[in-house]
Amino acid sequence: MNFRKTTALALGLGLLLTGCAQSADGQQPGPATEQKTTRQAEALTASETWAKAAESGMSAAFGVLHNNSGAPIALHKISNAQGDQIQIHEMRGTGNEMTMAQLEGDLVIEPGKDAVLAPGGNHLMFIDLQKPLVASQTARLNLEFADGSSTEVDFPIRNFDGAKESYDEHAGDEHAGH
Ligand SMILES: [Cu+2]
Repeated sequence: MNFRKTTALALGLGLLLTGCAQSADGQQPGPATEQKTTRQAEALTASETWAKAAESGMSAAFGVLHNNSGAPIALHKISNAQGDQIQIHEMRGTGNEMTMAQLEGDLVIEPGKDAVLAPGGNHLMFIDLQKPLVASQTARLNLEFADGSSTEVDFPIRNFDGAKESYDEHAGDEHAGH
């Protein structure tokens, strides 16, 4: 059973690698200028992704975003099919004084490096869920980069009792309604 799983995984990886090689070489004929630069979205490998189950209101998504390319990539905008407002948040302050606030500008990932999104650190923040995030389902987010390229990443939803960081109200003026 384990052996078969490993084999399937290896095959899957093989296919993935082949897929990458093919898209790099054997692309459809197009404008010559577009073939030379790697689009930022293609440089992204997301792993350990998950989102926190929630009925409504706020929630967050986490994971490791790796930049496979030789140039920085900049995560610019996150969206989903429900049209949720999703922000990139960072933690500010220290100890018990920590609050979260919207990151100013893009989330830049240096060449070969990871951006780690985790409870207590940077995270993707759902501001006002249009639909519940149900445990064992998957939240699909569209990650758009500074060059306009984008890719969809799945975040399996799970129950999590942490990540209740307080929100810096000063940073959230634009949605302060009620
Ligand atoms: Cu947040």
